[in-house]
Amino acid sequence: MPSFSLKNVLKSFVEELAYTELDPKAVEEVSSTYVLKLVEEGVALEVAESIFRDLSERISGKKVGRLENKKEIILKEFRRLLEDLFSQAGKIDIWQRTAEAIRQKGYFTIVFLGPNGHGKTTTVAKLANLYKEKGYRVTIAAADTFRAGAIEQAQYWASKIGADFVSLGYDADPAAVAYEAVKRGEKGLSQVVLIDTAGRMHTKKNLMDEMRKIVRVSQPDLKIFVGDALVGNDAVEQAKTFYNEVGFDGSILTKFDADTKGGAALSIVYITRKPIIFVGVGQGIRDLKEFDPEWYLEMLLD
Ligand SMILES: Nc1nc2c(ncn2[C@@H]2O[C@H](COP(=O)(O)OP(=O)(O)OP(=O)(O)O)[C@@H](O)[C@H]2O)c(=O)[nH]1
Ligand SMILES: [Mg+2]
Repeated sequence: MPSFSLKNVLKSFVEELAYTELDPKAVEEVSSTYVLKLVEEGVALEVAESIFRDLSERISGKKVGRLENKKEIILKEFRRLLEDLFSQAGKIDIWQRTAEAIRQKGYFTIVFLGPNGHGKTTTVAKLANLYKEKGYRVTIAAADTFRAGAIEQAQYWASKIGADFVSLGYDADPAAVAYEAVKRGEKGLSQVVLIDTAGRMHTKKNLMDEMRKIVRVSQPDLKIFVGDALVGNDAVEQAKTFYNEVGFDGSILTKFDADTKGGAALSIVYITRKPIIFVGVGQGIRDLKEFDPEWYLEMLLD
């Protein structure tokens, strides 16, 4: 796991701030020179601005004597701000939710949403594998019927893992594929139904309409946004679109293994106020880790 370069930027920000008077004007002046530095580290612009605003409110007017104390106080408030953010976003215990749904109705359904190339299909495979290892009967639904090769890619993983696979071929109605897969849950053939979806259609409106239809038809227990940690600002914009148009309960951040900056996790939680459930840490089937906010904050602030 790389260390994040965002950490160095935050460190020098706190140091610089510690040399100024903690009044709103001075705080704003220092902050404004750091906004773009944060953006360079993968923090979305509006998130950087908003975090500095929040911090300013927390520290402005604080009376502190010595420089060292000041630095400590700023750091403490900064940490609190980020801790509050992650705790407000909550936590999803996916294993407990799965067990509960299976107890109640026999199966658990997840729809995966996200822009093309961000890692949905790979993530479906990784999670399917984890469920298999826990002893569940798993179905993968190939509800990306649009992109060439998408069905074969999902099928490859399903057979490798030994998961059940549902496809109706290309150009089939993706919602019909999702429905077929859910029926396998209803019939008791499957306990965990993972629905892979397309990341691109002819237009964005098509895509969002389609996602809404898949959700309406499959009534998933969980909707998970899959976002690429390397895409930065753009991923945040995409997350917003999916969130406003379709809605989701939490996200999975992929390509975390290649993220040397570190700002993406912060941005996505700040924008969606929903927890990150897992991070993808490689292209292999086992490269999925539960996301630990405490660990992440340590990586940024300690
Ligand atoms: N390094 C790394 N690569 C990843 C990770 N997750 C996915 N990838 C790679 O990212 C590329 C795209 O992944 P896909 O799973 O096909 O993405 P998708 O969202 O399904 O894309 P579309 O089907 O086009 O919408 C593949 O080459 C994956 O191997 C990750 O956590 N780390
Ligand atoms: Mg895919």
